[in-house]
Amino acid sequence: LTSSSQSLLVLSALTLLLIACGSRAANRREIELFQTDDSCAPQSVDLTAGEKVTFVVHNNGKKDKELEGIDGTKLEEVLVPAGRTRRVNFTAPGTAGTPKLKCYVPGGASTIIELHVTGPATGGQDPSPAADGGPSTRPVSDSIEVRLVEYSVDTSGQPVKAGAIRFAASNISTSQVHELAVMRQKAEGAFEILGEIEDLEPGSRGELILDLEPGRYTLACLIVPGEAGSTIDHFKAGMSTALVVE
Ligand SMILES: [Cu+2]
Repeated sequence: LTSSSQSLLVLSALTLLLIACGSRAANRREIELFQTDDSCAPQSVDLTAGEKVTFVVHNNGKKDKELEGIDGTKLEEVLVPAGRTRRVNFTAPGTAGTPKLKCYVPGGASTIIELHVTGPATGGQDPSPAADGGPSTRPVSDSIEVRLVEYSVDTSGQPVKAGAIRFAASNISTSQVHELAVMRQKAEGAFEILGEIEDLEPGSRGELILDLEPGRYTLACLIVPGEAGSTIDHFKAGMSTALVVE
């Protein structure tokens, strides 16, 4: 092949690729979300029942932000580093309702985004909690019991052994939903979430196994106003504690 016919081949291949990508994207409506360090916008999005969309999330702030579904909304948590854009697919529930997303800096500012889903109105949204739990077959290096209550995260305070660490969280509250987030503080001070047990109902337990290296970690509840019926920010109210892994 001559070099000109080679570049022609490359060009046609590129064109095919672009067409393929274009037609796949065309199936989904794209909804842009804009994050700053203090807020997220828009705070309300209209969807139809069962609609498949892609959230294109721009973080225009200086801090890493998270976007996740709360109160049973099925959107996997996505981390959007400062200055970056991330895309995440979402399928609206099959019935009318107002599922919620939480857009936040771990331990910092948060915004609740309401998704107004219109469509066949047959009962509410499935509120089944997404808490982890059940037995794991991985060999565990150490375990730690964590008690969650208004408004503290309580442990024995003892260091735990590095490796696969089992976190057993009990929500001993009689009235409030709590969660357990295991976080590491990065050099610039921002928290990075390594794992979470979410939506623990009063009196319930959940389990999570995480591989952790030696270091200092923070255990926290990151429930914010507008989430799980709460009117306050649990982290700011004192729901965090240090954990040493050695
Ligand atoms: Cu809490």
